[in-house]
Amino acid sequence: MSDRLNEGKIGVLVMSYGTPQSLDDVESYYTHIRRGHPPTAEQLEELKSRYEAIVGGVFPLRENTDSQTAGLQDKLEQLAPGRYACYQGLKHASPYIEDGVEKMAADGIKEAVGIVLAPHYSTMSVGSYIKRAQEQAEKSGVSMTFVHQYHLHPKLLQAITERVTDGLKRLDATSSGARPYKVLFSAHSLPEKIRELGDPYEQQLLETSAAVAKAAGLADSDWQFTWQSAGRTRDPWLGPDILETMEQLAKEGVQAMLAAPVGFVSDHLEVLYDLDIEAKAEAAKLGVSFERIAMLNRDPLYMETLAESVIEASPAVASR
Ligand code: FEC
Repeated sequence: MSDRLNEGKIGVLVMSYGTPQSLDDVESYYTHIRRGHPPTAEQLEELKSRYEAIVGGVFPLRENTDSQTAGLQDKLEQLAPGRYACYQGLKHASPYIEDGVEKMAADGIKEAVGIVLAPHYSTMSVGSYIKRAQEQAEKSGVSMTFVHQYHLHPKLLQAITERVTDGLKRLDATSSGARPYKVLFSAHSLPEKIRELGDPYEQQLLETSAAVAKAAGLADSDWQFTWQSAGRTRDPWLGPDILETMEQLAKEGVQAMLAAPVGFVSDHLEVLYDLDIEAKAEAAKLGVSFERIAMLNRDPLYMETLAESVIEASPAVASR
């Protein structure tokens, strides 16, 4: 029996992708991502080997999601003392999105806001988190509103711009100022069919990239957007992939590249493996310099972006 400890507060469902608890857990995690279809032995080994390669099989996304949720709670407490209570809801790991909503209801929460730790909206990403939360909220008797995107929030743009500026300094140092260089903004690819559905994902990613490029003072010829981490399915995925882009740019004479994965907010597999191991190895093969911007993780400006977006979408504010 719950003690309804958060009665009267607005719940905040902080949603993130989720990661396995341990290497033994990778199979059930992968099966969940594949909507209940277990991976083949070969697919499983391949994924485990990627987790093993990122600092010996640790799962940094777990710690980062915990830290971001705690950081958001602290920021909300500063801005609106006693008003909000944060809960986690993960897409592919426990506590699942549905568990987070049930916990809020058990704690006496009647109204809640959902926000995803990913700034850009796609029906296949943020939209699917929201759908699951909304379905459970209806069953649990919680009234929910949602933040759909925050890809142009000025504090988010400022935090990413600072990282690009810092990354370019590092790139200059490691490449001895080699020119021409290119900033490669990137995000998780999705199946090409999202284009036919009029999905805003691609447009929003371009908007974030262009705004950061402008704020960082980049010339148009010094940056471009490219995709990464496409799934291993038969469907065509949005491209070109960052590895192809790097190869093409090297052919054109680009000497130094800075990866800026603006579609992600944490250190996790798709950054620590796909960029820090795979793309870095490609750069070495091509003979070009390569650096990556630091991820946001618990950056204070990112915490403010989340807190302000939650307050803006809160029931009392949203219905004004
Ligand atoms: O560190 C970790 O343990 C987890 C890293 C991780 C993040 C992440 C974010 C996104 N994904 C998105 C879309 C898809 C689609 C599929 C898909 C598959 C995988 C697999 C792994 C994986 N994703 Fe992921 N994703 C992360 C990890 N993702 C592992 C399975 C093996 C593989 O394909 O590499 C294809 C399956 C499907 O049809 O559902 C699509 C998108 C994001 C960014 C937004 C978000 O965070 O939700 C979009 C982090």
